[in-house]
Amino acid sequence: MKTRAAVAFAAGKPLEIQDVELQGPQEGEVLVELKATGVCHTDAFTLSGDDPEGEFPVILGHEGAGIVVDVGKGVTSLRKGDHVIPLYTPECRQCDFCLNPKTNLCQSIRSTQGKGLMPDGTSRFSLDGKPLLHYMGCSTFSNYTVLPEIALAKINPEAPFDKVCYIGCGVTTGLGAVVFDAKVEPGSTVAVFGLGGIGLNVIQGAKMVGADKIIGIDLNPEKVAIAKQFGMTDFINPNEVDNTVDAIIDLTGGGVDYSFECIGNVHVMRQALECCHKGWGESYVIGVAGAGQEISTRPFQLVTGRSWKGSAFGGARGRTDVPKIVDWYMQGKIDIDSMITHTMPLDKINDALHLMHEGKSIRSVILY
Ligand code: NAD
Ligand code: DAO
Ligand code: ZN
Repeated sequence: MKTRAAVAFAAGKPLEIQDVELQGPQEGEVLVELKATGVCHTDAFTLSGDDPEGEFPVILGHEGAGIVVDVGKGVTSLRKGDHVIPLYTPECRQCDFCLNPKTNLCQSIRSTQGKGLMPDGTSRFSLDGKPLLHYMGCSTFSNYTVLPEIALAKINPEAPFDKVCYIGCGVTTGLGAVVFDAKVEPGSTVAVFGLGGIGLNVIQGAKMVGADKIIGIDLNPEKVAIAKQFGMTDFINPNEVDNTVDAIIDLTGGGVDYSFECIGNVHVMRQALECCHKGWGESYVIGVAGAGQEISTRPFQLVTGRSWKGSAFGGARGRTDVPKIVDWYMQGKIDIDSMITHTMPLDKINDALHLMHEGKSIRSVILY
């Protein structure tokens, strides 16, 4: 079949809208009609050429929601008409990783997914007879896409696609880092570095679990109003203090219980660790740094009881946890609507990337 898609032909070039060829679902695969997709910082990062795994030509996008239109042989957990969210972190429930409660990083299709291919080592997308790569196993910048059954979460059919698509990455990453990975306790103090699409969801997660003090740190003062709306209690602009770490230690009487780096800046990652409380503070790296970059600190920071950790997809097991987060949204426990600042059709997708680079949007959503 043909599907309309935004194709990334090369790093640093605008996306091009094309009618591309899409082969139907093979064994264990599912054809999905996307109804909406968010445009995430990570799509822009890969398009920029900084992503060490980025390859071209590719159909980007990994934050979608849609409807199952066909299933391949052997698919048992989904059928035509089901509403789904694609998962860039799948959940096979059988591999060593899925069977270990300490991680959500299912590895069952990792090697092919990392190369932009389906589990059988081929692509379903092509243009003029030449294959186009899948992206993070999702490729939601296409009206239709094919995914393995284990990379789809079945969700409440009442949930609005144009909002819950954001649960496919940003919401789950931020909220999950607090709830599933850090397991922040009520009364905790929390520092959130970077108040973008991820950081705001860390803030709303911290508020949801009852954190007392939630300190936001960002260079852009325009983020203050929305961050306060989601639960930020204190704000620090690094340009307005002598030393960000000292400012946080002063505000908290010794440092935070938990910090989250939501930027991808290795220097800020160090600050996020060092603003943690001696003896017990935990810092979580969420931001993805550019290819080849490294983090550093004085080892004594760790000897004296701070921990440096990381969080991918919020520690969520997609098929199990994503439907729950959709339900939290439907029950009014979390807000997504206020973070979706722009919507547009697929042919305006480059505008979404510009808005992100200018710091003007929290999330732009493409409506199919
Ligand atoms: P974003 O661009 O929307 O937000 C980043 C924010 O950081 C902006 O508000 C910006 O003003 C601020 N900022 C930039 N440099 C700063 C500095 N030096 N000090 C303080 N603030 C600064 O990005 P996002 O969509 O929120 O994504 C954040 C990061 O999370 C990215 O690196 C993205 O790739 C990564 N990410 C990780 C995962 C995961 O599973 N670990 C999932 C999705 C995204
Ligand atoms: O299992 O090695 C692996 C890959 C896990 C991928 C985790 C992705 C998290 C960071 C990427 C940004 C997501 C949009
Ligand atoms: Zn698995």
